[in-house]
Amino acid sequence: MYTVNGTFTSRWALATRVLTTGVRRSWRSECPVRRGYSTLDETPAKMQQVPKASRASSLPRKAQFPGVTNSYFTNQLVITTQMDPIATYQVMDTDGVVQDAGQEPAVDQELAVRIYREMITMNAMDKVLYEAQRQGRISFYMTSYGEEALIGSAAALHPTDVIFGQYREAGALLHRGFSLEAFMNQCYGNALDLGKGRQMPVHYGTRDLHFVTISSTLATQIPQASGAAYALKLQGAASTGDAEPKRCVMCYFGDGAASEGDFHGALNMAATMECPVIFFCRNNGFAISTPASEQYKGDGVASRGIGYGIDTIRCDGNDVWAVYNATKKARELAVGHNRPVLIESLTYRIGHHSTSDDSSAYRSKSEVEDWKRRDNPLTRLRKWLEAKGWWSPELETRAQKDIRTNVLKAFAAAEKQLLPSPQETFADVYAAPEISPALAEQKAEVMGLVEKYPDYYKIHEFQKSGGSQS
Ligand SMILES: Cc1ncc(C[n+]2csc(CCOP(=O)(O)OP(=O)(O)O)c2C)c(N)n1
Ligand SMILES: [Mg+2]
Repeated sequence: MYTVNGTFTSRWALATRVLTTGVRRSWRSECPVRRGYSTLDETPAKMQQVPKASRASSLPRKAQFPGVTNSYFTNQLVITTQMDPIATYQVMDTDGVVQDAGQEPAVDQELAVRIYREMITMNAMDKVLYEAQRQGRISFYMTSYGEEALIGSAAALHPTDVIFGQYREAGALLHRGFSLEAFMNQCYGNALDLGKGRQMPVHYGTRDLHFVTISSTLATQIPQASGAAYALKLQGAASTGDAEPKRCVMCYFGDGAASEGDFHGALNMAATMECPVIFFCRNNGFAISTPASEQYKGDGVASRGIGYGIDTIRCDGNDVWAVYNATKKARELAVGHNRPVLIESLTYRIGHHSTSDDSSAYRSKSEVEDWKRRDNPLTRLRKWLEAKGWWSPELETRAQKDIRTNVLKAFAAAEKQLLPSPQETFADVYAAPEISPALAEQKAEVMGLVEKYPDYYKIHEFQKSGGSQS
């Protein structure tokens, strides 16, 4: 905090590895003059040491307005320009060495190896599908290179927690059990695709795995997630006992999506309605070609959580165990106390934004190469596993080979499938089995054209009939 003539008067922020939380607001409100206290934890004790008489005379008067209830009057004209940056929680360094043994998560070999294999699978799938788009075999694709540690967040959730994604969270879906075949079928939009070929590639969704279908329109999932979490809270309140596990909502989005108005409405709703939702912002430094430095002036996205009175954690998004621990803690707060939590996971987008982008137009290739070499989420986890004796160069070679074979097999199978019948375009619009007269008219027109020009529409590539609604 600075006075108008620039004199430093006081600064306050949280120490490292401490959840940045509204819980501490209660004593903050008792302590308007914070000079000399390095962390919030030690302050209440110091406050008690102040003699009663001097406290009474030195304490400013509370400003009693309904809009803000924790403020005190001051006779100094103060402009608050800056707080210390929120610290970034890390468990492993870039060599996979745990810095504080107390922070190492209690994950067993099976889970740790599973997460690592899923990271390799993500890379293998990205490579094959990216190339497939380049060869014109699918229309579009987005890779997750550099952001593989996000899988740690999915591993910290309960399998029935509801996930709202943006598009670069295929790792979370893979961890939930979405098969390679299901990924490939969606990207091909073939007759086996759960979405019946009506979405762009990478717009996955599956009711069985509680993963809400991706929407291209940026940030729409964030208020939807607050609403879904509110619904879960109401259902939880009405539930009859322990038979149903308590659930929360996980909402993934990027730093660019956090610039949309929807982000702000969603956070405010979740805070005021006390919704059990985790807002997980993948801050990968770019919104397509716009670097974070041109996107906002504040302390990243995390500082906005505090502004909304939301518990906030910033973590190293390339450290799978920091991501895992942060999400586990957030889930405890969400499920146990109906508290929304914002996690800002700092990472770097190694790939182009999508197959429609060439990032060499706005960042140097050496910058990307540097990140790949210096801070790779897979290398960090691999080194950690090797140090435990849970992984070896031999296992690495075999896993790389087997996983690539499985990815190629699923890819070949998806490519062989027919496309869904054009009739499917008109199905599932309404819950009722019949479609509306207007839609029936459009369907008749389209099917008439398809039958009239079968070569133009390559009708041999489509299933003959279909349509769960007629
Ligand atoms: C409402 C809206 N505006 C713009 C776009 C175009 N668009 C698609 S992705 C994107 C950038 C998003 O960046 P970020 O949220 O950081 O996610 P990232 O791609 O980095 O994972 C933009 C601007 C869109 N899809 N929807
Ligand atoms: Mg981004």
